[in-house]
Amino acid sequence: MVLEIAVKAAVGAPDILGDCPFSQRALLTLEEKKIPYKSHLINLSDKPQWFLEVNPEGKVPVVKFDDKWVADSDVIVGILEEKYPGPSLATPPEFASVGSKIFPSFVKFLKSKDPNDGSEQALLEELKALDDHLKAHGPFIAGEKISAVDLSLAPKLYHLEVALAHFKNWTIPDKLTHVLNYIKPQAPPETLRSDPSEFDSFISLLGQIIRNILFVIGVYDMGG
Ligand SMILES: N[C@@H](CCC(=O)N[C@@H](CS)C(=O)NCC(=O)O)C(=O)O
Repeated sequence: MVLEIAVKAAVGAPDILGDCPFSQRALLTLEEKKIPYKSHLINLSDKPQWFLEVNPEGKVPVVKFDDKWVADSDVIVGILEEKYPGPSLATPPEFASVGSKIFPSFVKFLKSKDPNDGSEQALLEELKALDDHLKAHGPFIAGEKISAVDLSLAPKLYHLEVALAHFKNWTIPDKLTHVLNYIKPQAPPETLRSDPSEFDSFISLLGQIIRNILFVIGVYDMGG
């Protein structure tokens, strides 16, 4: 059976996967579990009527399970783990919150207009904590095997890397080698296929995500 999933389309490009880390997390989970799916790209500035009917809150991602559309990536990932237990992506509880403060710290720093408000330092501390964790336990957060927490965190780290370079000319410090290695794409972008539903690996979908974020930033550049 092919699952249906609604995810964000890129801003200004309705045929390209957009920069929503929650949608990307759900797609990465489907990919890692090799669950066949059909994706609907939703233009969030012009939501289709059918989407609002099945999900009045209007947020992506949503996945159709047994004729019922279910929202929220936490809930979706939980149901996927239950219904498709193999391969297991369950994260051991002691690792489940690793990196969880990075995204809010990134958003604060990105929005900050005061270089002395401590937001850069707070983000650096969170990234350093992740680096220490990966050094002790890596290459993935829970060790040798990829798990749900990686699929949640990795798209957020890509957003951070691309958006801070673009908007603040800021890069992750070279000394955080374990973080840099963790987000390094393993395949050159030109080898990637364009339809996310055809992807068969975590890394290639992440590569697609970077391209999409760059695309979105390109749209911002044009004044969009
Ligand atoms: N907690 C939700 C958050 C989902 C979310 O905020 N999605 C954003 C896009 S990344 C959205 O659909 N926003 C609605 C809108 O922009 O109209 C989840 O984990 O799925």
